[in-house]
Amino acid sequence: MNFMATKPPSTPTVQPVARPVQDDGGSVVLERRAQKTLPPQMYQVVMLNDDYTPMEFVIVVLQEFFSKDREQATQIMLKIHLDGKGVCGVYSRDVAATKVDQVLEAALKAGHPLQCVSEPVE
Ligand code: TYC
Repeated sequence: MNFMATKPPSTPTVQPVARPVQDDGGSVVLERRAQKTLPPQMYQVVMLNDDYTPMEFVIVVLQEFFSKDREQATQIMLKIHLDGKGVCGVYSRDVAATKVDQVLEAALKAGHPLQCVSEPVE
């Protein structure tokens, strides 16, 4: 069981710089390759539906922590309500983890069971 709100990425983000190959003389040499920096793994914050958190609270959370306007926040809240979950935004790993913490803290403080997690974008 994984109790972390942020899942680790499923694939490594480091590429090998060189690989061993056999040259014509039979020696093993390292073939030089330019080091490529991959773009950072991004994380989506996914909010989950429940039967108790008021719709208005979810809308305010989406406006406050995910910079949505009221119309966008309402659409996302309704999608979560109907589908069971929905993406609130996509961020770097640390920012996504902070958003999850902010939502969980606000929900706890208000006495609502609202849950959200961050997960690597495939
Ligand atoms: N289903 C909740 C209700 O009917 C509303 C809700 C929407 C709760 C989205 C959580 O992430 C959520 N009051």
